[in-house]
Amino acid sequence: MNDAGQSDAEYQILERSSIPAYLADIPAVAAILGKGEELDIQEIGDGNLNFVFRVSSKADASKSVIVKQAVPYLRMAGEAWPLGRDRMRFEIRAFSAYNDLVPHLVPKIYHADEEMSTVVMQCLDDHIILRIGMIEGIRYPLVAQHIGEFMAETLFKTSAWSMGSIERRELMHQFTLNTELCKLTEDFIFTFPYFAHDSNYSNAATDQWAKENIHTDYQYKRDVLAFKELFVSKSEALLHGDLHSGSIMVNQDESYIIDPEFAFFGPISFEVGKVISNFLLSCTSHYHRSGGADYRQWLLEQVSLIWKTFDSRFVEQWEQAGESTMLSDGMFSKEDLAKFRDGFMVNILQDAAGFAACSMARRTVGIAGVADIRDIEDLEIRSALEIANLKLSKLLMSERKKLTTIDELLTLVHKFYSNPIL
Ligand code: ADP
Ligand code: SR1
Ligand code: MG
Repeated sequence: MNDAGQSDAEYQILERSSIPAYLADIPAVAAILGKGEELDIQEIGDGNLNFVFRVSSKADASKSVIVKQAVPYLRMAGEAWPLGRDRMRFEIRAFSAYNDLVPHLVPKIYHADEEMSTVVMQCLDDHIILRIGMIEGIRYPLVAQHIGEFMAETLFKTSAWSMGSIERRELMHQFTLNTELCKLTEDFIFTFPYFAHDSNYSNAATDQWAKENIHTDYQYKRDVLAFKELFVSKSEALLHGDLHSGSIMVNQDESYIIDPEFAFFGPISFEVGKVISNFLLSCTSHYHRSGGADYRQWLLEQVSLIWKTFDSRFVEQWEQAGESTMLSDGMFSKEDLAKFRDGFMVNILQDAAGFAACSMARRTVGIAGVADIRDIEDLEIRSALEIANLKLSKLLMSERKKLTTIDELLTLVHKFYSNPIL
């Protein structure tokens, strides 16, 4: 047994050569690929943590599944950086919760194997990673509504405004030990990017700017610390925990949320802020990339649509909810509760702006950058965009408490972008 109570004897790192035998005993998979079929197997993982294989029938490539396995180290760093494979246990649990709450927005799970730290799921062959689509300047007409709906449904229904006290604490208990991934977030989003830490990325002009404007800006760093405290202490709802444009697969009609291994009970505004920050990072990148002004405008419209969908669906569910951990009939008039709710949603918006600020800083100077910016080869251009993202991070952080609507947030962002970026 390892520290997480998993049997190491049952575990084996999958290779292309061992996958056919592993899958052969799983009836749900044989039903898709066919029994005894010759298989095509490719490792397609491009994430930071795990290995992902696309497995299809040689005779009919449309018959396919995805096999995702956690290995006992951090993929992006290699075996020298151990990381418990227990993370797959939480990915499996989160997928199971999402399958109950939003089955149309997550891949179908065919098989979940905690001993092997493996999940076998629907292969989204007709979809691409949203980040890649956004780098290419592609518009997705429904993605913002889908993201807003995903967050409203999963966050409201796992919050104390919807669930009873006992069932909610039981659900929370299933996620409290996602310790290592919560610590990765604490370190890599809320700590390392704000001083000269060895793990940080380096680009000379950006480093110099960060040294003068981030490392010594103690008001900004105290604000980051306040958001770290919120992250570690507020167990508000079941979060995906890593909801960014690399965790969403899309086409023109559908969106699927993947990769919920960071799931835990945390502050709702973390989820909202993280997703918004990825549209802002992409927007900055399109001062250099080919999307141009029209695409930048589309990206900022998506921020508005995500928030508005999230806000209206969250509030709608709240208005229709019965008794819950938080509320009993007869405690409030509708009008008085609505006043509380208005303040609650404004707080989420303001805190989302603060979390977006932290996310933008970590994706800029931290080890795990985003391809939108990091794949730009010209270091001077890349640095100008990085500095713009750091400036926007600081602006969101310092102005967040003045924001009461998403339109005000976007006015701030538009004004920021009206200054020269390159
Ligand atoms: P990690 O946890 O290592 O970040 P992800 O779950 O994000 O891994 O998956 C890595 C990549 O594998 C994704 O970016 C995507 O390209 C591919 N992928 C993951 N799940 C699916 C799926 N269900 N269908 C098709 N491709 C997938
Ligand atoms: C070392 S941190 C790696 C990052 O990759 C994941 O996608 C998460 O965002 C995590 O913070
Ligand atoms: Mg992941």
